[in-house]
Amino acid sequence: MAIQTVATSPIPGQRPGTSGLRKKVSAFQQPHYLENFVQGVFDTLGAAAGQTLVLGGDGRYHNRAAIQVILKMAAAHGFARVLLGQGGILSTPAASCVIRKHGALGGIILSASHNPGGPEGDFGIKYNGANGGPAPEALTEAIYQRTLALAEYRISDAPDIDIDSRGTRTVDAMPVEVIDPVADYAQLMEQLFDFAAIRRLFAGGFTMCFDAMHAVSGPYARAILEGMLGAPAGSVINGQPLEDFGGLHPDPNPVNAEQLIALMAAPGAPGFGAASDGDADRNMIVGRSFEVAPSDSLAVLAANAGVAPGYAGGLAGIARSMPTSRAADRVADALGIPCYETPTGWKYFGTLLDAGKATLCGEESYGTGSNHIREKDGLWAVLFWLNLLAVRGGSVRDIVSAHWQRFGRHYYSRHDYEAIDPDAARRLMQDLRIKLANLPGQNMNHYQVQSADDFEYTDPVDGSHASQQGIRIMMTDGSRIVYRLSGTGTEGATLRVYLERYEADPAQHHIPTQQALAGLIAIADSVASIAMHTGRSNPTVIT
Ligand code: VG1
Ligand code: CO
Repeated sequence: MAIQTVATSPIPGQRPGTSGLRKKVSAFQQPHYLENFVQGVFDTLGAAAGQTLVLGGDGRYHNRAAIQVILKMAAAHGFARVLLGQGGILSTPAASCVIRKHGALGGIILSASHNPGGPEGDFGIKYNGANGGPAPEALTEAIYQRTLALAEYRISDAPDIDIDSRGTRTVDAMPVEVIDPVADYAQLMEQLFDFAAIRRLFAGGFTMCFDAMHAVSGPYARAILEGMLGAPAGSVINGQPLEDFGGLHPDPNPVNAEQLIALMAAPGAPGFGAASDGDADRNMIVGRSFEVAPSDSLAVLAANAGVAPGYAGGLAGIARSMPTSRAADRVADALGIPCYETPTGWKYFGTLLDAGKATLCGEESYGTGSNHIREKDGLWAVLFWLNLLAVRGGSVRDIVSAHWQRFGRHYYSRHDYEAIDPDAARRLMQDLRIKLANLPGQNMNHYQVQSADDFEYTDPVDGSHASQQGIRIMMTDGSRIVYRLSGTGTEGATLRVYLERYEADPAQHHIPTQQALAGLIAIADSVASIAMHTGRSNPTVIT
């Protein structure tokens, strides 16, 4: 067996987006495509002697083939060992946990997360550093620049290895430890939450449904919910990870998780419902005929964090992505702790978590997490809610309604226009930027514009700067419209329009969301001329 040096040339377009490099599976199947990117990562990281690399993915189509390639490249690069999830499986949060626990240099996670899978679907790859978190912008940019200068990559010609049984084997001389993908993660969850209280809840007849959508959360949910916590067998549905997610779209929102939503609205519905995405870092929380907005979920968990042993000592701060509603800010105010506002994408929370400035973080895109790892964490949020239900009693709806009663309600919705023409999308944003200076003071429907800008962020820890992170139009009553283009899609462009309106009066807390936001929705369309630019009169997805 020997290390081969293979001649290659740069492949354009390997710049990672909001969360890694995501492309159609067919793109990754092109000769040298995966190899080039991985060589770009390894070259950027430098020496690997004595270092551990963590490897795993969400089990989607092409995962197994990619893993064999990366193992051979890791061997050629001189890593001391690779920790590989059995069957090539590691959820994104579990990978983050394993990197931290075992002192790895970092990890490669194979996932296109909430994007559809299968031979016609998407594939993805991202690098996480020693803190377990997504590579910061400066590093992903360096990797990208390196991919533009490649002339060769190095790979071992060793045969494929068995990745399905646990134990240690070698690729060339490099040991590969095939580990239980669930164990380390489950142990961490047990330290954070009151498992005894949750066990008593289930023993008392409480029921739940967790929809794994045939993605990677299944084995974790079964082991922890049904195994360790005693939830009735069958509480986890669609629990077997499949390469094409069984045709489901594992992006947990009420549109895609229709089986769960129907179940939660049917007579005899379980007391609690939840779903997760392709790589198990997202969560959707559902009560009986009641969907919890992700921004509200973050605020509720922050306000009640003391119920969980892992957070009983209080929170240092909260961080949320800019488009996420400001429900969490009100909780931070009440707790007397700071609330940080970052650009979209979990990588921006890393410095705040590392510096101990934030304890809980969240995004409106069904993402919640904490300083226990450096990724958002779907099952963690589910366990947090179960811990809360076990301690407080009542229903999901009761908990959220009481929260609104105390803090007021931030009506919130996101409208996505998917697969639109990229040039039209750029023009729309360009035209909006030109309009910004003239918007303040203008009256629209019953709103008046207070200010309008393009969100910029300077990281309070390392001083790094990010510009053009979303156009914001703020109204005098605190309402807000935000526009940005997605950085995770693989087909055309996706315009996201985020709408938020605050309502203090409890008598006004139970209006259907789209109705409560109708005035803002109309303004959002007319200010940006969405219909004119995109040719669409309606969004493709509303969450
Ligand atoms: C989307 C979400 C963002 C999230 C990202 C990755 O990004 O808006 O909040 O962090 O997906 O989530 P974008 O650029 O498409 O809006 V995941 O679960 O796909 O890793
Ligand atoms: Co995800």
